[in-house]
Amino acid sequence: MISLRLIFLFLIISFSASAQKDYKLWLQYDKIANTDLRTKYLSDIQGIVSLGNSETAVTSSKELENGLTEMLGTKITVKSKLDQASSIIIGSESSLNSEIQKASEIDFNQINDEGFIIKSISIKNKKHILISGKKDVGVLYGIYSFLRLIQTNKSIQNLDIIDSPKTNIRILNHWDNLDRTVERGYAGFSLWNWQKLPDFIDQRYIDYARANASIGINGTVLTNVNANALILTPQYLEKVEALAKVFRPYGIKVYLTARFSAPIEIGGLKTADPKDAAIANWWKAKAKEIYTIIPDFGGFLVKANSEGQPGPQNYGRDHVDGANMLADAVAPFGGIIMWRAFVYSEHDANDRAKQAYAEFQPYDGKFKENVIVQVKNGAIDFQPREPFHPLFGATPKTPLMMEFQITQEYLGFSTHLVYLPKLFQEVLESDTYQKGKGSTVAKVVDGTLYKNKITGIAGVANIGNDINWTGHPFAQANWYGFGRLAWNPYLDSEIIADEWLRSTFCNDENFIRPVKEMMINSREAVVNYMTPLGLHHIMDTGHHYGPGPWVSNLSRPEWNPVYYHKADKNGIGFDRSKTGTNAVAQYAPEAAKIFDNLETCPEKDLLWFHHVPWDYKLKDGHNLWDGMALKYQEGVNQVKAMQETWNKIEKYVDSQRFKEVQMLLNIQYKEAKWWRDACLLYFQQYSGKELPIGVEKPTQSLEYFQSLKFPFAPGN
Ligand code: BDP
Repeated sequence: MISLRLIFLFLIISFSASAQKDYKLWLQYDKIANTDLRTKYLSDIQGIVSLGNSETAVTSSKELENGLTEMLGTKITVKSKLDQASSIIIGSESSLNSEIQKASEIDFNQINDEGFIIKSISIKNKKHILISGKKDVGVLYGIYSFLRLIQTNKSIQNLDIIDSPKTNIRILNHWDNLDRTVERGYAGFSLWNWQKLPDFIDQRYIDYARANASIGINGTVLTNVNANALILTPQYLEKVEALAKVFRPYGIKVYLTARFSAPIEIGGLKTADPKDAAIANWWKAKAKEIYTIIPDFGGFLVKANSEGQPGPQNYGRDHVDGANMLADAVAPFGGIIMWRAFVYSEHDANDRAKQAYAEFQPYDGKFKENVIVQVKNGAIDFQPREPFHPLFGATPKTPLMMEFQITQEYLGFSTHLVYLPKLFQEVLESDTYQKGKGSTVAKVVDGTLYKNKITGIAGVANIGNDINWTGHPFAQANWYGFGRLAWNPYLDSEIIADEWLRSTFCNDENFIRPVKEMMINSREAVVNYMTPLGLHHIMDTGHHYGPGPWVSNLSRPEWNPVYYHKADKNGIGFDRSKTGTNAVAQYAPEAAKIFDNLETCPEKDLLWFHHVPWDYKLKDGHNLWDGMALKYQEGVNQVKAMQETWNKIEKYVDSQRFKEVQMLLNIQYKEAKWWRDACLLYFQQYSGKELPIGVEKPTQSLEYFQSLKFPFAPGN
């Protein structure tokens, strides 16, 4: 009896310990396994000297104290004065005394307000490490960067690290509704417990802020772009304030989505016309009300006249009128407007991929100074692969903000392991040619191409109240990687994966090497088994779960997969070349030329830009049909290889996360085969060709795949 009870207790303890691992994200702070290294660190880190006393400074020193104590396995204490021990000295420029300043010889002009410097210094013949910045928030970022060095077992000798974020706004967009459902959310319900706020502060809010600060995220839009005006009422603003207060010490500002028709819905007015003085005044008063409660409120994110949302066009006005009216309301308080360019209309017969550019490019230079236009990475909608959006680089006088989707709406939800920084990097590295060769998307986004004042990167969050935050343990890497790239859009996704794995799991090379490779390859795998060679938007309708290339019965033509693949007896693909919709002409001439020509168009984008005959010869000699079928098979094989990799690393991972990932990879493998079989059976009707050798025969019929329905698919 007793032993049974003991076993039970042991099970509970070990379960909650590993559940905690899931919860702790990349801030595990595990004790350093290599004892020699730990001893070495301990000789350099005998204490912490914390010079600041702001809320942020106190938060920083607590984080450093906890992190170091856990990793070094010895209590590292915080002191306020330097003594004879080698210490980590932390404090902003103004808190450094003349002795430290002299010893460090730091030139603070090398960093911006959020930047930091980590430097090995010597005072009275004693070695110390100084972590400083112009402001306390920079010191906070420096501390996380220093902790990362230890987490990843790097040397801390002769440090001289100077780093500043390259963008101003590094922000998560939560598509969270007030009833706590999350649009396109696959990790449970919304973190924001509106019913218990403002009085109940969930520990989650604090850990959310820590996680974000640790990767440099400095803003969060709490609410869905398909907005509810109620968030702007006093009852809710008081709750928003409570969150803002939790996030403030971590350098994170709160933003909200503004429903354009709010003056009608909560203001009792008859119109929301941006040119009506009463409306402009209503927004001015609303902004004042918000800033009175939340002085550092960031501003509004707006989805207007897009997918049925209200906007200025309802009153015969345009996006500029709408954005500028709101910009005027928040300008006195230093607020900004992030106005989305995700527009397309069923009444526009134009290729959907052309509509946002057609509408927004002519507005260049017309927006107020505190408006930034938020553009999705591609011209359609967060597909496994899209060429970069033609608006990037095409608006020299209007700052553009990147919008990535971290939540995997079109990439297998939180069930598929897909490492997204690889996708983000591909987009950021793309050359727009708008100011000659080398005019990359990253340079547009960080403002160096056109010297923009406001710059930013937004990511649609993949976070919910699941214990592990993101549904899939590896989806945490997408949140992490997003933050790191928002900080520095030139970082390499492989380095990011390395950091994340070491901070989240362990430093053992036998684990890191294969698992990193698995992550890096996972992005191409999903492209292969879902939408190879430039195919796009062939997911089943509404929920976007699983394949649905046959769907053709929706009222809006551009919501139907057949609109995008255009498969027929002659071939497959969307002709966006000069002879088709001429979408290529929206790019700079050099880029347009590359995409327009079948010979030079990258094969990965082939069917995005061209309708190609089934017999067309691909670069590897296969005809298009065979090449496409082999890509689908390759995707399946890649997932199988991922499973094999994972099954070999069991001894390096706690049993819970091992098992979770194993089960998820099993689902991914099943679904990769589903994608391959359903798509190939469907397209085969048009190609009329046999499957090439090497491609497995489907085990079900096309009718079977078409009959599958998912009325309760999440996030819809
Ligand atoms: C689409 C989503 C939809 C969003 C929309 C948007 O399916 O739920 O509301 O984008 O970004 O991808 O506004």
